Amino acid sequence: MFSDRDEFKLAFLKRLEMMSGKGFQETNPNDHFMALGHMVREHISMDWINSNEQYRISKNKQVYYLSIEFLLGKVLVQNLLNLGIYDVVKEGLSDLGIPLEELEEMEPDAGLGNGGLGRLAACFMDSLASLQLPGHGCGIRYRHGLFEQKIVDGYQVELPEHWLKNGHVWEVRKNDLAVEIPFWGRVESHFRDGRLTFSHLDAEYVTAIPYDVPVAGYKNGTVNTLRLWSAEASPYPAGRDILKYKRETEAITEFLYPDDAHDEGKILRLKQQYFLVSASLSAIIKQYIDRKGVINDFADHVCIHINDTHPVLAIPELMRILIDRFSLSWEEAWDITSKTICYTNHTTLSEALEKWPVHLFKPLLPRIFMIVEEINERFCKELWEAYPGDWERIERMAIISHSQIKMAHLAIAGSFSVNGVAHLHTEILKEREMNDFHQFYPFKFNNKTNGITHRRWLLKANPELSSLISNAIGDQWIHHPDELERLSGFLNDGAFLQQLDMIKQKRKEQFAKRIWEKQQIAIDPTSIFDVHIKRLHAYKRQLLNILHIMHLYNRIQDDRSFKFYPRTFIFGAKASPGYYYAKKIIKLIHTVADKISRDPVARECIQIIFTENYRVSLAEEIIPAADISEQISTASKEASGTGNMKLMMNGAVTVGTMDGANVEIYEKVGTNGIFIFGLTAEEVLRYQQQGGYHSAEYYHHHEEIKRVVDQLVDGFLPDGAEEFLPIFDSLVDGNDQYFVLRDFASYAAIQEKAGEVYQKRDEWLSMSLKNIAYSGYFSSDRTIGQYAEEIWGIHPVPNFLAK
Ligand code: GPQ
Repeated sequence: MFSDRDEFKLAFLKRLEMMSGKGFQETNPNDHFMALGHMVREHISMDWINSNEQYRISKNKQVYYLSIEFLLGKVLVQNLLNLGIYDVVKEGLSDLGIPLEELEEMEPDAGLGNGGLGRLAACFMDSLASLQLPGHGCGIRYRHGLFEQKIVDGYQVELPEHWLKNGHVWEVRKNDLAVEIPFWGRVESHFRDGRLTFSHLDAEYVTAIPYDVPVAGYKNGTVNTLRLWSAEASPYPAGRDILKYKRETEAITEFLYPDDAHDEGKILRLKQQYFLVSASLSAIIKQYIDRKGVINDFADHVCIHINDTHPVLAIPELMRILIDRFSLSWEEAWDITSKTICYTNHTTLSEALEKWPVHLFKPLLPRIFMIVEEINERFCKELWEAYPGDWERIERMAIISHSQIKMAHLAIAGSFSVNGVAHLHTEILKEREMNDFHQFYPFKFNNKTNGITHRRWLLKANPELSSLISNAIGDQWIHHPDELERLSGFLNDGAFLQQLDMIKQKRKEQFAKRIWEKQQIAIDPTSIFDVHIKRLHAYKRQLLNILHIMHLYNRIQDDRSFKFYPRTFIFGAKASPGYYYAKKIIKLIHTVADKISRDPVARECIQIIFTENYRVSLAEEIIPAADISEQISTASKEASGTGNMKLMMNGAVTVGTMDGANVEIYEKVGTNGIFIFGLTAEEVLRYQQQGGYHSAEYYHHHEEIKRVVDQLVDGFLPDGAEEFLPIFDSLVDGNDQYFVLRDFASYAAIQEKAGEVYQKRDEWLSMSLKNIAYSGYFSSDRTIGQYAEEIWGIHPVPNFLAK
């Protein structure tokens, strides 16, 4: 422990020598990182123990957030800030000639997630602890997180990621809390003491080992737990080829599935899901029994939140435990289960809605299958009573139909709350995608608009802007992000806007320097930084952006004196390895970038940068440097988006459709704070009901559109006619499912307008500041406050023993 800079230095040097076995002069940045990491974790441990003790003795309800993904990124600096030791450590290290940034570089990103859904879970962990709420995460400790992306000749190549290669300084392995998870085997029923009982025989067991990661709240002494489970071979595998068994067992937590908003349908994925759920529930029940001793009022003291349907087996698993272990009746068990579980839906895309074929599910999880069947039967009976004779409706709503288990249906039937992640998304769920369920259970549906932690995405990622804000309005915004609204008093303050401009400029220069170092490309830091960073997906329409860039290029070709304010288009995106179309778009971005960089006139106005291996830590560098935030999904398709919020909070202005949380950003900043274009969700959905629009008509009737689309295949691009044929086909013959051509003209017009406003400096800066000022609403503290009050019914439990 240390309380000042000198104590820190002494402790650090001692720890460094002990851990590295080297004299100070021989140590390297990784040694420094490891030593500091361990010191910080130790620093957390007293508060961690005390927080746990506080939770153990308190009568308060606890929430467990089950998620197949937690996209944490790096945590060192966030921990230093939250613990209030950032300055002491930074200055102490600096005295020793060690820049803190150099250590931060050493920390691997914990990439245990694909994108929005996993990052949301990480933001929620930070907010729970910072609000002193008794909420813990349960996830999987994948040995390899999301793949590392390399770009070779414009193509994405995936390499395995090795975040654990030097060990994980933040985790604590808890051997004594290991649990056994059964797979396969068969179920026998017996009539015992007047009731039917079930035993799962001949199962293969897998050991689940918990690794606990502390989650420190912001300067409040609260430390919650993120428990990540790892699969290991059981000590006593009966009659098995031991090596094969070991390999198969460890495979369960070997890799994160790299699919974002897409259902893979692989049996290993189902194993991961049951593994997470079964291990987590064992631990939750154990903690509860230690605390309370009786099972009957479980639902009053525990809430289990399932992040999308991936952990939905928590429903039948809890039923199994209550019936098979605690001997409750079906009705008693159902009453507890359906009052304990709550569910968030993150998409309406049909390809992302999970379905499991019975023939895969039943042999792997025989007892769980029996329970799902029983839930389905009882549910269908209820439906029959409510809608006698309406077979069509009952078939649509059934949990098992056509030999498939529909996980979203199970989630809605077995939980007390179903929420969407932005107003528009929740309305679409209620009125369309889940309308049958909304009619049947109107009281279950509610909205919780997503949020992001302002402590990472502003305080940590943008210290310069944070200081400017604190100097202007004090630092209360850190505790109460709504206070950022007080910045609206500076919207017309020229001197303040000037400072804002300087900070943005500085971050743009820093980013330009980084791009030079990593990619040997010189970008112009005075150009507009137009940023499109998110997973690559057809519905997110990176294609619209790149086609528009081709159109700008054409305008320059037609008129060599055509001038517009220079722009650097910055992309960052990983495509799922099996997503052929998405990979074609990555190649297209590179091909166009290359073409433009060879044209001496065009390259003065347009530069395209594709940042390799986009991830949380890179986002922290790009976002503070962004001028324009591209949020251009086809309306109705992006459930919420959270990158939109991070960019807004850093003063980027959104160019976007009326989709997801963009709608709420628009409501906050008004017409003058955002550039809106394109079809509305209602228009898109209406078209879709009619079977789409006629994209070929658009293509033939709009000369400029036809020109860029033809350029995909007419030899204009150096990669030949074949390479981009699938994209061409999707737009013209495939009827342009995502309305790229339909929104093209409107997008081009709004982009032109954004470029014009950018040049009216005060107007632009005021717009930028307005975005920062109204971003407080999008803090995950607001979101988590609403979950706590309106769904979970939990209250803060301050750590009175905090040091
Ligand atoms: N989202 Cl279903 C994911 O990141 N992965 C998924 O598998 C699914 C959804 C996203 C969604 O696309 C975004 O609009 C949301 O902002 C985000 O979840 C968090 O809710």
